[in-house]
Amino acid sequence: MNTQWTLDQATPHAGRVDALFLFLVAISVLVSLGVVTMVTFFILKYRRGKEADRTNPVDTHHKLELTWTIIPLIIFLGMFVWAGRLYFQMYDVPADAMEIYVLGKQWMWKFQHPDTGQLEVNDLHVPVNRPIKLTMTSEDVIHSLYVPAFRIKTDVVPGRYTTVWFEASETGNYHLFCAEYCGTSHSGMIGQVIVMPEDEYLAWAGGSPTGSQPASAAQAGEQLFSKVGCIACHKLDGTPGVGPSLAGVFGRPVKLTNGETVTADEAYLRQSILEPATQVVEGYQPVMPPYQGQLTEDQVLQLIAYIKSLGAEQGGTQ
Ligand code: HEC
Ligand SMILES: [Cu+2]
Repeated sequence: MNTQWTLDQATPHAGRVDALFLFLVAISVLVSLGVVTMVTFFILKYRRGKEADRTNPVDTHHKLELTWTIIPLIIFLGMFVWAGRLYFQMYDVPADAMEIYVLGKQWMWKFQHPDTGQLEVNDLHVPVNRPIKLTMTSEDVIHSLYVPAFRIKTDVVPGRYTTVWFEASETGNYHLFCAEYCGTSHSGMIGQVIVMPEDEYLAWAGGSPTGSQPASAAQAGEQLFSKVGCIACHKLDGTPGVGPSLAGVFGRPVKLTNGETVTADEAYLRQSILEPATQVVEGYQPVMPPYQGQLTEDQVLQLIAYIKSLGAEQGGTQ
């Protein structure tokens, strides 16, 4: 629990980061103490006027040297493995994580809950004890999403999706910061993560007092898909048109004309929409117009949510 001399720990991950951090501090203190002790000892032993043996004969102790090489080596490699495992835990998103889209811009955080369509600014509501995956991008400069109580901090970069995940284990409100200097009002680019019990979260996500459900990101994407004319080239029934059918494409390997095979993840879809010529699907002509500059990052995320939902339809879940 929260001891006063550390930050709030609101995820299991936070405890692990703190354990590693304290271990690093302890090792640093021990090593520094060792060095300072030796320095002091030799200063005293060989200070001017002191009668000490200064002939400096060569004296080798292989065992001693091996010991002070091998023991620290094991400790330092152990720290490397420990930290490496934590890093991978932090970046390997659990498959069942609930997804939330994050848009950073000068100077606010926009959050979109793709399933329910809720949009919020600077506040992020999440259910407790559920893994949450953040898919993040920026509309302008580099930002960095930082939630100290969760011990997560990840850059939010224009032109690219970055992801991070967390699972809050305590309800409550936690500070959210931008941790990358991003201009005049950088320090005002703050917000809060509101961790709620699952049922309260569902009530919050589903409920607007008028009873009108906000459109989900996929629904908004579906409308865009016809409005901006994707539908002219991409059929939805699985048969190819001018372009490949997008049903079920998400998560699948795609063969490109340059011989490469890539997995159709969010980053691939984004790139395919904004700059299709950079990744042309095998068997098709590079005739798709680039949408770079025509669509906002919000809209691209909505289109992606829609394309992902097509995969779900094929799987027969809806
Ligand atoms: C003029 C026809 C045309 C239009 C309009 C068009 N596309 Fe395409 N699209 C293609 C063709 C052809 C390909 C395959 C060649 C390539 O990868 O560039 C393709 C490829 C794609 C891919 C990669 C598919 C895969 O199987 O890997 C995605 C995703 C995509 N389009 C999405 C969209 C979206 C979203 C829109 C609307 C914003 C859109 N397209 C508008 C013709 C079009
Ligand atoms: Cu920022």
